Amino acid sequence: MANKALNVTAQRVTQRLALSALALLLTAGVAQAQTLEVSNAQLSLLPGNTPGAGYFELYNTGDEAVTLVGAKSPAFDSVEIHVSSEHDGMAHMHELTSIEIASGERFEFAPKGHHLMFMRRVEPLNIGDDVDVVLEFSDEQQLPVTFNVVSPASM
Ligand SMILES: [Cu+2]
Repeated sequence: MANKALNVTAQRVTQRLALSALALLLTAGVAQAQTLEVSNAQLSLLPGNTPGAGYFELYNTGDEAVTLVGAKSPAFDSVEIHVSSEHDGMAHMHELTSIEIASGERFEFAPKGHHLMFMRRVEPLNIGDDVDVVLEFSDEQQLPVTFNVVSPASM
């Protein structure tokens, strides 16, 4: 009997510890998210099933650098980080695996520069729609951002 009571107590303590750990995790997540601000998130969409380009400003208000390592969206098969460049009058772009944004830096994703490349639409999209995107960082932070679908002519 004494043994059983002990077991129950141990179980309660374990549960309480698990809850405290969860509370800590949630608090940490919120504190981190507040150090990043995204503004002017726009997804430029060409007609047909061509990739879309994502433009936005990412402001790191925190004390530490953050590293963007990817993005995902339920509306697309995959999302890549790209940078555009020009050689001999020809426009090129290539994929980056990460971008580091320093403390206090406002990093701009803009036409002819860095952008997110949204590959293979999995659902129809129209100008004016909102698209859910999650930005992923090297510290496991996930930042949800809503992109507004715009016409390339408006950029
Ligand atoms: Cu691209």
